[in-house]
Amino acid sequence: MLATDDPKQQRIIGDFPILAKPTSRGKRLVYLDSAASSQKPQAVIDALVHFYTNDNANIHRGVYELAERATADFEAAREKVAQFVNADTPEIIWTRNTTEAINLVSYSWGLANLYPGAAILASQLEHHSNLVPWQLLAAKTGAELRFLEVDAEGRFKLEDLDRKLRGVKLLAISHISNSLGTIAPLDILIPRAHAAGALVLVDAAQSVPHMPVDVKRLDVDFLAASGHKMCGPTGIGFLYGKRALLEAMPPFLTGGDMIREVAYESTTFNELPWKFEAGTSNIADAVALGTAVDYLTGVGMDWIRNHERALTAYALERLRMLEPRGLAIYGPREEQRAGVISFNLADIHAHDLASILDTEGVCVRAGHHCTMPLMRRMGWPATARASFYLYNTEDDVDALVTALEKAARLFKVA
Ligand code: 7TS
Repeated sequence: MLATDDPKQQRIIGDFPILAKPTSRGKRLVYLDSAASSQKPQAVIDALVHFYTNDNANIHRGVYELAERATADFEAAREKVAQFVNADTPEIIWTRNTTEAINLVSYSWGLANLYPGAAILASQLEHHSNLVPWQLLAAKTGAELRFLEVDAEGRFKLEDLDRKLRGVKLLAISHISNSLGTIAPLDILIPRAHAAGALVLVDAAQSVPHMPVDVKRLDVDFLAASGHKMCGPTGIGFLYGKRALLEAMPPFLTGGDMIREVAYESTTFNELPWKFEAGTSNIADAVALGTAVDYLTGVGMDWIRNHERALTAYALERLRMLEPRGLAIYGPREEQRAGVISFNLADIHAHDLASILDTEGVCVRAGHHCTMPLMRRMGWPATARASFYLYNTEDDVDALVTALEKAARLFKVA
């Protein structure tokens, strides 16, 4: 299933034109940074060009055919995203990315619902996007911000969950850690949070692109994701919210399109989802995200999850062979983790390591991965990180291992 000569795998690789372009040093591009942003299939690139070539106009206002077509494309994309995560269509709000979706909840729901004595619970694994908004909200409202702890492998410690949940109004948790690949035990966390009277926001930036996610099955209250990590364009993402919650929330940004009736003195707001979409939206990118969702659905989210699970197991097995040469591998050891592997090689700085890998065409991220508190908690100045997606193969893992062996030789660490 994993071999590069598998016909389905071959087709997938062929769908991503950038993967056929050698690096400036003539190396095959080995793209292992999809946790930062995924590559785009030709269908998504074509959708952007098609929209601007054939359907471009502003939406929700023109009465002419072209504007009606643009509006229909835009709203059809919303419906595709809704079906993808099993939401009702008006429960999907377009945002620029995960970060903006979380900020929307923080400003709109948070300012209206938090107060001194209330608490927000996050985890020690959070990306800054699911941390800084809650710090600011806590400072503004007088609420307390608490953290669920993780062990040295980045696994959740659940023993004191009920104590941590006391007084909590919102559990804000990432489904998959972008630094360690830990998959949060949402099946445990969400019911327990609800039983304690808290709402749950899931930062799904690293899960929606990589596994089937069903908001109704999870019974999550809010969920945020980014298009650019799921084969879509940059500049478009979405917030899912349960309809009753979104209806009760005040608007976040205000201006055109989000209104029903405006007088000089006052305004009534549009219905969902447009109440939260002030100003001209990122129309073409939303449409192309719809195409990305079609593409992912065509490949199959179960196929993608299984592919990444097998590839991660293969990568861990191969990387462990480098442990005697000074490779430290971080994150949960068990198979129940996502396709993200952080590591360091002896005392080579992660940035130097990533630069050497780059000379071999291997793209990995190095640094704190926007999880500075987690790095401090673990005692690592930085890590290098390889992350996988549907177009990666065992050949890519082998290229990573070969490049790491070269780095070990260059730095004479083994
Ligand atoms: N939450 C998680 C878990 C993430 O991994 C990221 C981005 C974000 C939120 C923010 O997404 P954005 O689209 O709003 O920027 N993570 C990464 C990463 O790991 N490397 O670069 C971006």
